[in-house]
Amino acid sequence: MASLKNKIVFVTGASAGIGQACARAFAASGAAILMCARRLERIDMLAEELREDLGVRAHAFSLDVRDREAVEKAVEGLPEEWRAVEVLINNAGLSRGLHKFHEGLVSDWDEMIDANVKGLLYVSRAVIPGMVARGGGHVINIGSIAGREVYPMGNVYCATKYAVRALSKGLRLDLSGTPVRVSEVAPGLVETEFSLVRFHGDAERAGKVYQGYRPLRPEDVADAAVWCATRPPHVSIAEVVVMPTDQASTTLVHKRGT
Ligand code: NDP
Ligand code: 8X3
Repeated sequence: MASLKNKIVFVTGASAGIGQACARAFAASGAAILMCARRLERIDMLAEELREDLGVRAHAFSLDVRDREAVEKAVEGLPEEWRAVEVLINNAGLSRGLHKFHEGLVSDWDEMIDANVKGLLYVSRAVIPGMVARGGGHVINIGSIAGREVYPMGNVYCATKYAVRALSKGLRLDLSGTPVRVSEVAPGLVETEFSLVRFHGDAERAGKVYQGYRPLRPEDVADAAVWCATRPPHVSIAEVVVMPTDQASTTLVHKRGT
């Protein structure tokens, strides 16, 4: 098992859900955690928690991954001791709305494409050249089963996750001959703030998504990401699909008593 001790792990979207769980799980393996999100207060608190409880280095900064210039400036302006990113976890992302294609909100589409696809591209473009130059690194993209199977009214969200899968494959091809590894971790239903965001803050509707069965916890996904990152250097985990036992496909979830 490869050690993560003192390795710099950069997690995008660490203020909630899977990103927050990744920050905690990688820190528990001794990694130094570099993290961003728009809600700085949350990640500042998380950084403090990781430093105090786990004794690791942690650095948080505010970033909207949709802002190309801000991404470039933030990565270029990282303090010297945070520049050698070993593992990049492209996690920041969201869904907005669940509408028929022809009734969808264009503003929702823009937000998803800008964060899930363009944001991932901007961060990757800024960070990966350093990995290649240093001769090592690992990119872990958080995809989804929605990137393998389209579900009704998932249209644009699913398209962004299909894009994450294609970009993960494309990146692996283009990094061939370098020691930099690329993994895609593709979860099924995970109980996070995801549905609250999708339904624009409607907590009752969001809660129903996770009722009547046992969804994944964000920690289950973080566990898969840590597993990918701790394989020996000659082992590249291309894709991991993680589903709740109660979920067989994007549309088949075994619910009890609902
Ligand atoms: P959460 O809503 O709990 O967390 C999303 C995170 O992404 C937050 O930290 C949020 O931070 C950040 N984020 C969103 N937009 C931006 C942005 N423009 N710039 C920077 N950070 C941003 O959802 P999840 O943890 O569930 O989602 C994380 C990833 O996992 C997403 O890519 C999602 O598509 C994927 N996923 C989720 C599944 C699920 O069922 N929950 C299943 C499969 C994949 P902030 O708002 O502070 O900027
Ligand atoms: C999130 C999982 O099925 O809600 O990517 O789209 S799903």
